[in-house]
Amino acid sequence: MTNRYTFFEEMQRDRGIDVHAAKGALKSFWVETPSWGYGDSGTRFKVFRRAGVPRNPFEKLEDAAMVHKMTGMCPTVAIHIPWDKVDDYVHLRQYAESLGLQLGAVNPNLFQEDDYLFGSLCNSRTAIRQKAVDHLNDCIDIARMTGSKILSLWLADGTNYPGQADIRERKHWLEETLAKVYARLAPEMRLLIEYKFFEPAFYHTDLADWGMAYNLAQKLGPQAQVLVDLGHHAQGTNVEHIVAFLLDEGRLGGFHFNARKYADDDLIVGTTNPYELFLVFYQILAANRDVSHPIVVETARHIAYMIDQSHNIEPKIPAMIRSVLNVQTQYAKAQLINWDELTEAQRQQDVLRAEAAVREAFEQDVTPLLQVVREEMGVPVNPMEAYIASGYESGIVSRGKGGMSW
Ligand code: PSV
Ligand code: MN
Repeated sequence: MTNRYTFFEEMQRDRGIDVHAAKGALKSFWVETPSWGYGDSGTRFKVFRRAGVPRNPFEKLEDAAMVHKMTGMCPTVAIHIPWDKVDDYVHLRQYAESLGLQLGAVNPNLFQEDDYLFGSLCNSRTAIRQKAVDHLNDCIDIARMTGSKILSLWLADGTNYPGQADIRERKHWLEETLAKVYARLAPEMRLLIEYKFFEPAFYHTDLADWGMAYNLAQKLGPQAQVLVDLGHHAQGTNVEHIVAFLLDEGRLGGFHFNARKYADDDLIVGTTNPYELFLVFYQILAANRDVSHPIVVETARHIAYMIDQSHNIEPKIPAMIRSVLNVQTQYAKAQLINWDELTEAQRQQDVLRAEAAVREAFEQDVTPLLQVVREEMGVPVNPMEAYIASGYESGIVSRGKGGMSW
């Protein structure tokens, strides 16, 4: 391994890349895993039950702790309320801490109650809008108890048919209700607003794209930012352009990483979209270097990197390990962009040279780099192999079938 690394280091030196800086960046890079990614899930056709799935939020944390132990890069876990409802959130937080974890973003649920048949924050009934506001406020209180700094909102509201509702009126309700919620945020908290162009509604979605989420965030105030879920765009959308735009406006709050082929497929990130993921990091690292715009640098430094996936046919814990490793790999590759070469090619308007400066970083094999970084971090050099060898998977089978869904 040492020889491979020495060769890698020399190769990168020849390309004009300082590998030490890349190592430093990799050691402080972390990704949040979602509690719901450890539960049973499925499609609208069938939820398959797997033996060993967590039976309660505490066991979800145990599985998340195993992912962190294997990778060294997943110290926080996002929770979803009420999926992770417990009597005592301080106890949940302490349990997380005892496992070496912290609780991350609190995700409210405005889509699984009968009352929300025609929407939540955009429902034409005042009482239902108020119910949704109360739930969001409860989530802010939960965040205080869990030490979470992010309230992460995804709105399932929308309509199925033209004329079903007044789209502009719903927009006003959304602005009104969220202003109330925003006012309750603690100063250190952020409200991240997710968008999605369809599903579960099929004609119009009240927060359909980044522009609508951005507009809303701007109206609410500086603690509101946009969350980009990689699965929530129409085919062919240039996600990295959205990332660059939001960074420039100081409104990029975080990511939900996953992969998609046709819709919001929630597949393992980096399986179908590795170059897109790399290009997202290219934009983020470019923003990080833009010292002439402190707000952009500040925004890039505070991005919340989160996984949002449902593992239907694959075992959950190794799937989560695979996911974060895929993210880490693309992040590592983006560290190998030769910025001087790129800037010079852009200055000369040399299209092919500029394109090559970016692509060539993607084409590097970062395995030796990641292995050395892991060794220096004191985590397994091959996290997936280490997990399989750990026996954890056979140990949890005693939990039996019928664990939590999501
Ligand atoms: C919706 O598709 C979403 O991306 C939101 O983030 C939800 O909270 C999450 O998936 C889990 O259903
Ligand atoms: Mn999401």
